Amino acid sequence: MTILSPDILSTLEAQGIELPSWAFGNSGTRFKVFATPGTPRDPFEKIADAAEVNRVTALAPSVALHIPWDKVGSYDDLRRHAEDLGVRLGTINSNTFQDDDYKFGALTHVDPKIRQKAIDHHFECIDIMDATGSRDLKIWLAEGSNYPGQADMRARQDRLHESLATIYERLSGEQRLVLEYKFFEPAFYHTDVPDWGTSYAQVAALGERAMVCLDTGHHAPGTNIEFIVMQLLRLGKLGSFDFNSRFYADDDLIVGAADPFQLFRIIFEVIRGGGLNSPDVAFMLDQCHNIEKKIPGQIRSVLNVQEMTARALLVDRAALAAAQEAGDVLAANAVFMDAFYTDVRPALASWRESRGLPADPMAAYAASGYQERIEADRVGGVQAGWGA
Ligand code: PSV
Ligand code: MN
Ligand code: MN
Repeated sequence: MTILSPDILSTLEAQGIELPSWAFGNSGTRFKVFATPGTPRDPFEKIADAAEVNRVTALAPSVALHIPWDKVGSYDDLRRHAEDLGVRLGTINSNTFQDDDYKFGALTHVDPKIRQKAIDHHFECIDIMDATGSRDLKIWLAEGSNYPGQADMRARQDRLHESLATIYERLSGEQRLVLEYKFFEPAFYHTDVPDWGTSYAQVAALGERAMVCLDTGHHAPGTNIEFIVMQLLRLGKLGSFDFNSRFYADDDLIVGAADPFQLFRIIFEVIRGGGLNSPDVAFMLDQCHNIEKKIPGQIRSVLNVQEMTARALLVDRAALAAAQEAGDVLAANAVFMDAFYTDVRPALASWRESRGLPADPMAAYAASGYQERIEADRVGGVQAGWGA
């Protein structure tokens, strides 16, 4: 007898988590980027690695690209390559954080020529979306200032609105703009999009197809992230997640590694708010694997999300509501904790097997010989993009 009901299993079966192409490249800290044997040499190899994650888990049907890191001659070829391997090209991430011109800002810069350059980069990203069939343009801005008095924060908000509106206008059909926030880094005094409220204010001023992206690593320690999830869902503005985990700042570690309970609480609010498997709310990873193997790192990550989703689906919501209404604090908390403490791993393993998937995807990947093959074949793998 499985502890996972048919309803829960069909919900889990529909789950899809988008992988970031950059998770497969070499990355590191500002101190050192370690080269990892077998690292992809181009976007085609990154997609092939992402497809391996999907092959053993059936959880990762799409791959996000970062431009210019993943620029290729033909996006039609890249799209076909992905489809041949059973995955899709997903979100297109813009990049305005590695160009000298953007030292004092990109979409917020005082100089209209620099702003136009940054807008043109986003237009290029939208052209790529047209070719790849991607729906979402994800914008994270490394803009802000380091010293009080350095910048006119208010004027920068106004310029940001103007630039975003110009980009938004260019989207067509089902395409969306998702604006990611981050409380600090690389700017250390003020950041132009530091929090969900600013992101919300900016996207609300654009229109229906502009949404907020919530990166779980982009909050001050102690922030109640699930509250933000609840609020954005309530406002109909949660467009996507960048999942990862953090102990200190934007650590980009494996999701669920630092605080599985927080992941459980976040996913519970997603379920509560109708966001699970909703086309409106994209689940993505945004992680780096600096010292561990990258493909197994991604496999572990999607399994962690699946596991916490299963546990959050186990919450007896009727019992929870009854306890909440009765003001029974401890009973409500017990209903919640019972689900969190349930070990769903054996049930998930046998369910996977029943669908023709490996019971243990980590072991199946290790036994597949893929890692040995790429380590032998690929020489001189590339950095994910940072410092490149
Ligand atoms: C910024 O810290 C971020 O979370 C954004 O999503 C970027 O696109 C990504 O990391 C990769 O640098
Ligand atoms: Mn992110
Ligand atoms: Mn980040």
